[in-house]
Amino acid sequence: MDQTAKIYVAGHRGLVGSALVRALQAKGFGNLLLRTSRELDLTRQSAVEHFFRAERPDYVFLAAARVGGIWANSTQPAEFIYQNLMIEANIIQAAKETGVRKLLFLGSSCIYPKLAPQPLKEEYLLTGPLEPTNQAYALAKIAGIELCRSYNLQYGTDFISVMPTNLYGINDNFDLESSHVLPALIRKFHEAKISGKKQVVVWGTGQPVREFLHVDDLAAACLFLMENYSGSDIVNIGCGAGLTIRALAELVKEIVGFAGEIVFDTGKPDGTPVKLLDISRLTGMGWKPRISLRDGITATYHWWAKG
Ligand code: GFB
Repeated sequence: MDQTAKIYVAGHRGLVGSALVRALQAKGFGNLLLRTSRELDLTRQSAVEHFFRAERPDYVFLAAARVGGIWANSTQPAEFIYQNLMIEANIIQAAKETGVRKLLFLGSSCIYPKLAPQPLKEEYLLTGPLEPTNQAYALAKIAGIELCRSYNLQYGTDFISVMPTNLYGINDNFDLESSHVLPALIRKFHEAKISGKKQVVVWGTGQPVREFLHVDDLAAACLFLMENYSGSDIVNIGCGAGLTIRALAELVKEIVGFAGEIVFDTGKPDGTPVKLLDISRLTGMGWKPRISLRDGITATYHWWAKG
């Protein structure tokens, strides 16, 4: 991508989109095309077509999505599948119609089968049943992968698909009902510390294993792949290590400085037992993560606590 290229970051105010904007600006890409969801409803095809015809971006980072944690996915599956299907189909079709040079589609590690061997290799996609708590979202993202592959095959487009592991960082969603685990734990331990509560409730058994990548590492990997990779094979993006939810809770408790006890609400779902990505395809291209989980959580907590 040359420095003057017009780059559309769909979803630029979210966790991933805002990290992409920071990374692009830091590398001197000043011609960024940004629209809020109020300015452009990506679920409306005619609005998206009109926008692409008027603006004609050279590159697209498709980071706009309806996202959420295990509880939001379990309780609002129709919204997750509908909105994500519409956003990706509208943008990918309009990108093809207007000759976008390259598009990067952001999927998710939840596309893999619930009980696939760990760590998850890209070729495990569609080899088994999905995790029920986020099947709707996963199928929407799998459809996005297939859209990119089919458009590349039939129209010769250069649309790549990347599969990030669980992400965290600034501009994350900290709402306790709809968020992912890490921001929820930061908020729970902080509010318990401030209010003098003796306990913090962690959902599930604490036994599931998850991998967490700081969103600035994700953004760096996306720019790396946009510059260095073309093809229809998906690429995992992660940090190569995981920990149990119990260990994560202990780490966040220590960083926040909460002195009380952790209790587990086993009435809440655990979801996928283990979700770790094999990132050898990406590391084999020369990329590696830089932000440790402890440093990343500490920086995220300080940013959030400053309000
Ligand atoms: O991060 P999370 O909501 O999503 O949950 P997934 C991860 C694990 O943390 C689950 C536990 O076992 C939760 O039960 N957990 C413990 C909590 N306390 C909490 C809490 O206070 N809030 C939340 N949210 N979880 C997501 C998918 O699955 O992974 C998304 O639902 C997306 O669609 C994302 O794919 C990457 O990791 O289970």
